[in-house]
Amino acid sequence: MPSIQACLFDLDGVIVDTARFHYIAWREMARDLGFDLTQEENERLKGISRMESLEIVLSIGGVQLPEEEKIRRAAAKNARYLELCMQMTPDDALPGVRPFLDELKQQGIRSGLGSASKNARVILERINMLHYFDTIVDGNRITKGKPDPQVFLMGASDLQVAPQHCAVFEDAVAGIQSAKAAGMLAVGVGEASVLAEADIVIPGFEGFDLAQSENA
Ligand code: B16
Ligand code: MG
Repeated sequence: MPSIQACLFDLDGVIVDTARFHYIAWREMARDLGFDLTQEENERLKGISRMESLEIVLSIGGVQLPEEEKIRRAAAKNARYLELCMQMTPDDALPGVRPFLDELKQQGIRSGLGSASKNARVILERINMLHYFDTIVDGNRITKGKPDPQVFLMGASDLQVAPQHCAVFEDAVAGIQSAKAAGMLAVGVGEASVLAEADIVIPGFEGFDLAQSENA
């Protein structure tokens, strides 16, 4: 039996690049509040929940808002984000992701989604990929965000696979920490210099072979 029996995928930055839409929507909010948000500052929001992201953006601008206004701003940002997401088509899945998920299915390896996003289902529907996942753990289910291991432990439990037989694919530092804390194989998707805590780092899914990397 192969050592990896389930693969858990982050959404934004692994399956599809929605970070660019988060950036546009947060930046518009920041500008409306009188400051700018750089691309580099936006990096800090990857894998972080909506309300925590709002707090980070407000702290960057040195802006304080009453609680009701924060809730209103977060809702307005989300409406704008979803409007931008509606531009996506099935072609927006990141290169190599679909063939990799097909291959897992053929090998009898189960797949799950582990995302901080409350919009995960709607985005997967939009790119026609909801059917690939045997379970979805998203921002509506979790009570503790990454780097807490909860999101991936819930996925493993849904799939009835022990954590040591799970691999996690993540593009964010907080997500890699979450996977490691869950006792899973952490595969970083992106740059090795950023994802130094991962067990392996791949630039993307094109040409990636799970069995080969397990034996490496
Ligand atoms: P939402 P992931 C995360 O998705 C994003 O990386 C992060 O930037 C975002 O703030 C978070 O989802 C919450 O998203 O506002 O849609 O609930 O990388 O965990 O798939
Ligand atoms: Mg991500």
